[in-house]
Amino acid sequence: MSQKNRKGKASELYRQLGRRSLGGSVQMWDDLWTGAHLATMAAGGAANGVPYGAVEDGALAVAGGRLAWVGAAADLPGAPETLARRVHDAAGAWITPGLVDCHTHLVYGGDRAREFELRLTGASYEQIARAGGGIRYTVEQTRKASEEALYASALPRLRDLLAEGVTTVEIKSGYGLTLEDELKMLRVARRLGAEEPVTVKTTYLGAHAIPPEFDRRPEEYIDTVVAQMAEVAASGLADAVDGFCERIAFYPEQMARVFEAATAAGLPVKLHADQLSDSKGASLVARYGGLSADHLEYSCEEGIRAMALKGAVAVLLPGAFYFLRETRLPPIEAIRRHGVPIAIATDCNPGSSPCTSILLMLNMGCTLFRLTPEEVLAGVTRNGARALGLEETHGTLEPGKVADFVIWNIAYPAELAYRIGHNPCRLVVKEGQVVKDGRVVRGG
Ligand code: DI6
Ligand code: FE
Repeated sequence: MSQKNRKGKASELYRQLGRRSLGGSVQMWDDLWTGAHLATMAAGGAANGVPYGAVEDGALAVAGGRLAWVGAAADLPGAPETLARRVHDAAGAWITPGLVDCHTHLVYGGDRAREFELRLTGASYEQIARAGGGIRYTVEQTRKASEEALYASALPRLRDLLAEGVTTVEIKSGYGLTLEDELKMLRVARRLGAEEPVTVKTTYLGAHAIPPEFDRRPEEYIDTVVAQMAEVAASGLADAVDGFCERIAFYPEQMARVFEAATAAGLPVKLHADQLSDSKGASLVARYGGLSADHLEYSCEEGIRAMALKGAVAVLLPGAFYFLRETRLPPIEAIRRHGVPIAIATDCNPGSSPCTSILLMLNMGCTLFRLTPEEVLAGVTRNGARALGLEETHGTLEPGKVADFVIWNIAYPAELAYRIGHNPCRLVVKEGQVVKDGRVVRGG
């Protein structure tokens, strides 16, 4: 943001909020954070030559759980105490938007440590899946688990993410594979969102794997998924629909049937696309106007071009790439050249990415995929929000957006991607409220 734009923006907002409270006893804002540098991650920041959309010596105000003012402290329309009921000094820290983990399978039963051992003695992920292990093993464990047990096992994983500044997370079903067990998983995901200081977006992943009772009858299983779509939508438990389009899961024609049903039920779609082979998943997502295509290691340029035309987000998952010791890189240059927004996520799941560190994903996005620290930070803020259809309300520090932000003990934003195994998160603010050790400690 140029100095001029910043001033323009500030005074415009100031007008909107009205002068009336100034000088009186009623302050117009609940909280004002000063003494901070802001990585606003607002679109156009980098384009205008300001990396990270940064505002040094900035200030940020919260009113009613929303960001009410964002700008240079020097442009504040008055003395801080006259403007807000509470004034906080961030003492030179950096503030970013709350982080968004836009692709996780956080809710599941059991773990797959044995499979990890097997893979290290030579079996491949595909071989294990074809032999009935892999996802099917987790399905067995998840079906057996009570809702309470699933909640109890997912909670510490979620808290790991929250401790690193995640304020929005997507959680998929996909290990139940019966209507009842899928809804059980989605209810657990919703409950996590209701009880923890985090926004949860849920995704129905019925087309994740062929369940054992449909062995060698994938079409019939897809018939079931399609037939159940209306009920899933009516339950209100799913915000989107996902699938695994891969030679060890479902063909594009089968996924297209699921997407037709989802679209008819009013649910947006996304896809595990081209992770192990070029299954034309990227093009399929584009054809259905999907939110995102995820993984993309084997996507061809045509698929990327189609995504660009439809505004789909490329969700890159360096944890799965690393853990499966994949060597084929996603087509990063094509993704950049076509201007497809890049998001980064943990893909937290027991089989291919048992990872609950979003900061590690930032590092791996840079080291493994050669993304820049700014690209990966945009990937877990602005573009992560977009991948969940939340771009109007989340993902950047801009007036009007939900007041989700993180205060970091860092001297420069690139540090978030640079360090390995270090968490510089000082404080999280969720919807204007300060969160400490996973709990809201003060109302905004
Ligand atoms: N791709 C993934 O990365 C996860 N699901 C999928 O379709 C892995 C799921 C698992 O192995 O349990
Ligand atoms: Fe996944």
